[in-house]
Amino acid sequence: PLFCKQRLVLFLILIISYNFIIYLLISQKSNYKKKVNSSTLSSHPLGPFWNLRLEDSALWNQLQHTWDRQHNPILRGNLTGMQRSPKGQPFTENCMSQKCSVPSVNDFNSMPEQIRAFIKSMHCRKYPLLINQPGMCQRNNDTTRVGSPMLLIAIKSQVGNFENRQAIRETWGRSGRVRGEFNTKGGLVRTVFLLGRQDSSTGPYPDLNNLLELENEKYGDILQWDFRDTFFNLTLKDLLLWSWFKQYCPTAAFVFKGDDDVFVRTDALLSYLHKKVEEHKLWRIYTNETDMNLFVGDVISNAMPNREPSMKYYIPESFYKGVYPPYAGGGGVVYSGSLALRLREVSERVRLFPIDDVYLGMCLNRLGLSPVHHPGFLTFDLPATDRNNPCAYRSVLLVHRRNPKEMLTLWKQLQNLPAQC
Ligand SMILES: *[C@@H]1O[C@H](CO)[C@@H](O)[C@H](O)[C@H]1NC(C)=O
Ligand SMILES: *[C@@H]1O[C@H](CO)[C@@H](O)[C@H](O)[C@H]1NC(C)=O
Ligand SMILES: *[C@@H]1O[C@H](CO)[C@@H](O)[C@H](O)[C@H]1NC(C)=O
Ligand SMILES: *[C@@H]1O[C@H](CO)[C@@H](O)[C@H](O)[C@H]1NC(C)=O
Ligand SMILES: CC(=O)N[C@H]1CO[C@H](CO)[C@@H](O)[C@@H]1O
Repeated sequence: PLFCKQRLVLFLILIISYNFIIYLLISQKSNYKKKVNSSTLSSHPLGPFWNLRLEDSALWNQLQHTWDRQHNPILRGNLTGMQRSPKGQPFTENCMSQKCSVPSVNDFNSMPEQIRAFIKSMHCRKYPLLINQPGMCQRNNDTTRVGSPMLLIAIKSQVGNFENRQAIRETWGRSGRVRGEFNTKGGLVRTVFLLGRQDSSTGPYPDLNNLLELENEKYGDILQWDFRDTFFNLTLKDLLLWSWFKQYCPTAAFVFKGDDDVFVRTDALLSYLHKKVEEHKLWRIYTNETDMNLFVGDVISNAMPNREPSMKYYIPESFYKGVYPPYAGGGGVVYSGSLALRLREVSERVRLFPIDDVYLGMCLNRLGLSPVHHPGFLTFDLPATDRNNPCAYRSVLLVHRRNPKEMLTLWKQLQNLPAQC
């Protein structure tokens, strides 16, 4: 009978622990649901983007697979932090001083020039700054109060686009205190322009370096790195911006990153961001989450790589296989400063991809996040009949594309928006 009793106790213990496990599973699940419902935290995409199976006929997939294995906590046995590869793998090496191995790929010679150039340099991520603004986020010669920026506006530009930059400075990208929509609470805005190097290797260009220097003396808002400013090198601007952000501007609450041919209603954007901050504060009471994971734009889901060799966005199958993760395309995105820091970290585990929007989607995906769609980001512009009607811009945050003259006109028109609409 004693033996029998012991068995009974054992049996009971088993039942109890079984129930406990079930309870754990369920509570985990409902936790997850709560997160999905938060408007600042987006749900994880349904389709698998990180393919665990190796696509060994595509170069990017192959290279990523190696990194995934190196960082796999089960294979490597540690979850803490972002470790460097034990073998000193060139994660972020500076290729200006070291020679990089160029990965081999079968049909390399039949690929278009730009993808070949990309493959040759895709190990390089660190390029020296030629023009820096170390004090950008500490400056407070404003008459108003001191503080870190509410919004850092970072605009991808090219050396020759003086007119675009000036139009942005004079309109929606003005640095300083900016009011919110309809004179509501605004915030401190800082604007920087992200440039690479334009020289004979990018095509025949007149030497504009002296002009650029003068421009920078006058406005002090240029960041220039020492790499060729080409379409497939645009991803570098995101990576280098994140590093710069970490070093010089880590307390900025939000980052807007966009092109120099978009128009942003900065006041409306600030109001929108204030709303998000309030929501996050409420959310924090329940979750104790301090970091705000906001990433907003015009979201494209289930996009496939372009396989048409004559197109600007062409990606050969021997380079990348699979669908793209959800990403925010076209013109500009906004994300929180804390997310910028996390993106910088996770990017060390994601191989460079030639299309910058897609690369951001890949990094977000790696963090278990997806971009949030906002209908105010108009990649494809308003209907032609509405473009000259200021009231049509009421719910717009960003519109693509506007040349410098159009920016100035639109800016003027939108000044007295509330009275008219
Ligand atoms: C994981 O790494 C941390 C710091 O790098 C170390 O202290 C810890 O012991 C490691 N844990 C395991 C299980 O290896
Ligand atoms: C801020 O003001 C100080 C003196 O008041 C001046 O030396 C400095 O150059 C100014 N900085 C900027 C960025 O204008
Ligand atoms: C990117 O810049 C680097 C450094 O200037 C250059 O070697 C490489 O060819 C560029 N890549 C593309 C795709 O233009
Ligand atoms: C909330 O977060 C703080 C700081 O991260 C931590 O010390 C504290 O234990 C957390 N409280 C709860 C209830 O999770
Ligand atoms: C913050 C948020 O988006 N909350 C939503 C959660 O889901 C319920 C019902 O699906 C909505 O009513 C809330 O607005």
